[in-house]
Amino acid sequence: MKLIASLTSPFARKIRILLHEKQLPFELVVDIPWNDDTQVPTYNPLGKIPVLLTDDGECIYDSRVIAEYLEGLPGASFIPEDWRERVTVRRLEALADGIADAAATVFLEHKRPPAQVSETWVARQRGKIDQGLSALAAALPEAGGYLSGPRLTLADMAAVSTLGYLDLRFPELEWRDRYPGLKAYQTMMSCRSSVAETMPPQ
Ligand SMILES: N[C@@H](CCC(=O)N[C@@H](CS)C(=O)NCC(=O)O)C(=O)O
Repeated sequence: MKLIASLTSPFARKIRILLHEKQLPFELVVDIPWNDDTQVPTYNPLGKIPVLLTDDGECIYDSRVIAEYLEGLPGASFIPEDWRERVTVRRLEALADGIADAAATVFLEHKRPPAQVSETWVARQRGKIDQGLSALAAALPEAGGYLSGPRLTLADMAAVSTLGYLDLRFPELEWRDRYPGLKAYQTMMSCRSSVAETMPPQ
């Protein structure tokens, strides 16, 4: 099994954490979809990472579908079987992914020539980041612990990847000051080797 990914993508990191937690061996193929020599469109017509190449030759994208596929492979389970619990986990995953999407949009917008940057668009995306972080913080149990119940789930993998991406791209956000619960949560999650070993390069 091969995972095509960049080392900074929060969506790819979520999958790398999941592969690590499930103890599934895989080869990491680093490919930056913005580079001229990228091979990503050969595997995903949308040109986005992550892409999983299975041993039987299937190309699977996007990260939520890859997670679904991996859940079906042997190893521990990180998506609850119970329908209601599963919906909660997947909603929290969507929330964390949505924050990362908005953050990536702001990051890319600022790569445009300054005169072309739409501050209205940036403000809209920043609003999603702020509202999203507030909702994520509110979802944390008061006593601390994982996002959804007593066990680590895919929602935690998405959340910790998104928080890491904010630290990488927007250190000035200082979300820890506003959300001490999220700060404690990220510290707790960072003790896991799956999280520590997938930190994006600075
Ligand atoms: N919904 C997708 C999002 C993937 C995504 O946006 N990946 C970014 C990297 S963080 C990408 O490949 N962007 C390249 C592009 O948009 O052309 C997923 O969860 O896999």
